[in-house]
Amino acid sequence: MAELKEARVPDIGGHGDVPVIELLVKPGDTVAKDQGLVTLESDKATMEVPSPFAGVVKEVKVKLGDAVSEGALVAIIEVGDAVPAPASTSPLVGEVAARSAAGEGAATPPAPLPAPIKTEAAKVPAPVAVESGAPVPALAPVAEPGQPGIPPMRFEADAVLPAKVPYASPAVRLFARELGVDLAQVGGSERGGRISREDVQKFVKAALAGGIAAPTAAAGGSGLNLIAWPKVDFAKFGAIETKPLSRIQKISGANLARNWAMIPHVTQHDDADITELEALRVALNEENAKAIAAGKAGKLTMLAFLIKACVAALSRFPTFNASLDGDNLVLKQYFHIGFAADTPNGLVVPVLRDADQKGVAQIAREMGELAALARDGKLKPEQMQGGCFTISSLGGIGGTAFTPIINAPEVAILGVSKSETKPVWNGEKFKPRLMLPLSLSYDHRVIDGAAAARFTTYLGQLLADLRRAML
Ligand code: CAO
Repeated sequence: MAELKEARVPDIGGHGDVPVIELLVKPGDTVAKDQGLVTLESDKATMEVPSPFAGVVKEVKVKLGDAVSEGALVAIIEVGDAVPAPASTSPLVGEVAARSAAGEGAATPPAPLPAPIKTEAAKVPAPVAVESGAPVPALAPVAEPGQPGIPPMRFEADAVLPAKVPYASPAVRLFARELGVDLAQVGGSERGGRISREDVQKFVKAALAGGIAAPTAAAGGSGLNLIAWPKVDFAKFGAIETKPLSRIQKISGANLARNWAMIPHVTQHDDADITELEALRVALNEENAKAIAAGKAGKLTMLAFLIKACVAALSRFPTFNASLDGDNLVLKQYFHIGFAADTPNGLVVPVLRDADQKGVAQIAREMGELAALARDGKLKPEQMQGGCFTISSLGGIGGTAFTPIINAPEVAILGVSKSETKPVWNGEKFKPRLMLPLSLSYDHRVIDGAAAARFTTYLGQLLADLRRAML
């Protein structure tokens, strides 16, 4: 007799309002007892909420970005005799389930192999507990009812299973995959050798600093073979203060390091004449001064005009609105533009969606809202996802040019520095013009130098006369 039961957040070590960062199941999925339902990520750790029962997921009661605490309802699970055994578990979840079945790691003896179940679902072997170096007994073949004649087949588990199944949550596996990290090489610092997100970050840092032996070219690898990062006792030379990096700094640091190391960056510099555009912007803001002061209208910002101009340039040069996927280039037909925002906790990149369908005033207003959320640390994951192209503006601060790092999997990023009035030769005489420095970093695997020069030239023409965007 089937029964509906509630799966709730268990004791999560006193953490409260922990964001849901990953949904591991959906309605209709069959789950094993202790299989992860969702992943939560607190400031310090990533953890899964396990299903307390085996059964079928009827409803998932949380969504990405929800903040939950102990006791919160996560899912409704149908349990009962009629519930089939899990038939198709993704390899990701399967590996984790295998480790969960083995308890909390190496200190726990391997669980006995589950007895084969004679159902259709039983054709898929149940998760096998694997310990590093432990011999794995061969699985008995599953006898089909009415098919006694199948000869026993030897199953070489060692041949198909890795010697060590890395012990990590799906979120950490996903994170490692995004960084191209082989989890088998990462040591786990958590209980039972479980690998945390921080372990992966440390591994990447050490690899980039040459602290981890990268696979050599002779061994078929292509890792960075750098000398070790200098280890210095700074206190020997004077007073110091040690401050831990914020969570955002740790995450963005790992991403920046990967992107800088793995993408062949070239930066194309150019100056755009924004004399007319700035005059228009100032005039429009003056016209609307009362409404802006009363909070009824938003100030038009240079960045909002830049986003509009970039969308027009991306439409004309589609390879800039693309991502590499193996041997394919994915060309996007939408225009979601990220912009780097400086916050007290570090750099974040909110994404303004469908910029092609919005006017400059709406873009300016939405950017203001997103930047405020970013500063308050209240951006939702989906407000930072799906970007096609990023703009990093340091124009309000200063500087003449810089080399922005591409925000993978995007293929280009536009850096903007402080505009300055410069003497510009018009063929007859020097005229004072307001010039905006542009620094376009691009992925040279996707974009050639000539295309980049065309892109910045066109962008400059658009900024000099935005009427061109209508052509
Ligand atoms: N040249 C000269 N002045 C500029 C300018 C430019 N390119 N861009 C903006 N300004 C001026 C504006 O005119 C405004 O001045 P007033 O207050 O006198 O009108 C001031 O700078 C602030 O500009 P703004 O309100 O338009 O803000 P913004 O659009 O420049 O920036 C945001 C918004 C969120 C991008 C910004 O707050 C920010 O975080 N910038 C830093 C981004 C960053 O860190 N990038 C580096 C990433 S890599 O580490």
